[in-house]
Amino acid sequence: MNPTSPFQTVSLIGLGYIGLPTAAVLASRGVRVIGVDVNTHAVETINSGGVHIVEPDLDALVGDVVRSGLLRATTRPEPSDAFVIAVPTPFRDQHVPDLSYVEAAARSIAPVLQAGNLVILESTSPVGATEQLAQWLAEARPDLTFPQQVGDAAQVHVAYCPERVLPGKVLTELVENDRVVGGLTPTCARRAAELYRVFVKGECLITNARTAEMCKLTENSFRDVNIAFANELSLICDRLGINVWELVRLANHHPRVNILQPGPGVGGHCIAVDPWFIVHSAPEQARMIRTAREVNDGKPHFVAGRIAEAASAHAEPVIACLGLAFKPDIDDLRESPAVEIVHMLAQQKIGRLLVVEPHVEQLPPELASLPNISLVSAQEALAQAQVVAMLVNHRAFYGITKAQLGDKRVIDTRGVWQ
Ligand code: SAJ
Repeated sequence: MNPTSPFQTVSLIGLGYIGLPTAAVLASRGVRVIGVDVNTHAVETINSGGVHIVEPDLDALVGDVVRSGLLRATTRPEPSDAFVIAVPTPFRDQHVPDLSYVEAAARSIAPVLQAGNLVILESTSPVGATEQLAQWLAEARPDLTFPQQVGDAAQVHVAYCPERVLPGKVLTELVENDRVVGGLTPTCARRAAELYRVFVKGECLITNARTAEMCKLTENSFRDVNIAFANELSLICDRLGINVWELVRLANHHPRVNILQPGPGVGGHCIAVDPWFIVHSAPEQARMIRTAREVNDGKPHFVAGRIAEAASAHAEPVIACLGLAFKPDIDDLRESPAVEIVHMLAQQKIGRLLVVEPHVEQLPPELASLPNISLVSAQEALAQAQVVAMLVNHRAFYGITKAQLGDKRVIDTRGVWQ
């Protein structure tokens, strides 16, 4: 055990891309960790020392802490000193934030809460979600006091601390990154920071819960707006006959200009989602943030149009689509613009689609069910296609030379061959 940790037992509610690595890192610091998830497959896999998600080095760490008895998974919450909630917060139709998983987590831990406990929300959330969480807890436990009722004197403290880790680098960034810790009261924030200091080497910056919620949304919106600027430039350059990659490279020689890279659109479950939480809470004010989302969401349609146009020069077009993941060198296909583009082309029956994705062994179900798509090697795709679409700049594709492309029509959404 860790005698210096102010928390001897910590429960992680939600064992996904954030919850499981956090549980494992905390356990590796000698804290007894109980991982809770409604997914029995995840619980059984973890208890057998394995992992149900792909993240470098996570399997070895989970194996170690499960074998040493410091991490155990279960489907039902148990009494603990602290509860950290890391469940999904998607949006419903019209981009309305869906807090139903947070509510379910709150209602599941309420029966085992005790005076002296700390509850932290880590899920990316709209402003006000932590206050709502505290409200749900208070409704379920009228016998305990909460910060919204008695301030710092509360028996249960509640705070918000967003995760900020980059998929693919989670174990490093969990420890190295600074954390923003927002309490419903100053004592809530101070206690939450004590918990993070058990494993975080970066600074723990203290604020209130609403600012911390907005901070997470701001970080991802900042990136979305900047990528939208690059994507909009790519559309303008296409119209004006200018090479956007050269343009961005030249402009970035200015000491105060740092333009990001255009691409086929913005994917993943964070940057394409979180800005909508801001738009939903302040629709009249969030004009640029909304437009950035629209620009980025429009890019896959533009790319699919360009590919269709190139294919129309052939009677029986064969199109090589290089990459499906939402960004380079990962196997994550969720919310991927490349998948969306291939899907649009297949639905429009543009031609035969030869998909190359070295990080997966089969096509995702939404593509596998459509005719005229097959998953093949880069060699096979390049041998047969008249049109080549570079959708994801995986390292595995860097070896493809301009000579191999010959006189094929190339739609390079990532600037690999520019
Ligand atoms: N992209 C571009 N051009 C660029 C950079 C990215 O088109 O110049 C695209 C990528 O191809 C991808 C999408 O943007 O489709 C998002 O990729 P990303 O690497 O920017 O971000 P994520 O979604 O993997 O992780 C982000 C990170 N947030 C920020 O960098 C502000 C991460 O730190 C967060 O923890 C994560 O979201 C999250 O969970 O919220």
